[in-house]
Amino acid sequence: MERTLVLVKPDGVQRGLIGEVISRFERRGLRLVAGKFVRVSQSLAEIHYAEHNGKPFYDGLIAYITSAPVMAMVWEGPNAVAAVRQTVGSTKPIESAPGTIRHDFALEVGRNLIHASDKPETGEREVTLWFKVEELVDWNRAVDAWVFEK
Ligand code: IDP
Ligand code: MG
Repeated sequence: MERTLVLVKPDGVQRGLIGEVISRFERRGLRLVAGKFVRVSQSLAEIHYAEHNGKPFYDGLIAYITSAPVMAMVWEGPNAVAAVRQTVGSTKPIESAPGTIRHDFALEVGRNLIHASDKPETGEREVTLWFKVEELVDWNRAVDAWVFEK
């Protein structure tokens, strides 16, 4: 089953939107695998956002993600990466489709509430970066057969 990393970023935590975000993924049918509430270290932030090093917004991005605690989670399901990115919406909230989280709760790209892995390979790498193997919970829900076709 495909897995993806989701972070409710500091603005989402401060604004009391952890429950809203979890609720949307639960309703979508995705299955929670892991979760922890953490203050992001400078080194973790730099590894997580290494692809953006050198870009004009990089320093602000590192300052943003380390400014206050985040809620880190792993969600799984068929095409979990694409499904989560769809529910999250486009990077720029003003380009996000109505009904997506970034559309419904955000205005600015530098305060866009959520991180979600962008490709299945990224999902695997980011889950490994943020969580130890023993923190990932394998489980089944009674409702799984009504959400997952196989
Ligand atoms: P994503 O979060 O939708 O995958 P990325 O392009 O990977 O978007 O960028 C990572 C994060 O960097 C964004 O979510 C946003 O917080 C921040 N970011 C991206 N572009 C800008 C920008 O132009 N100004 C400020 N922050 C930006
Ligand atoms: Mg990205």
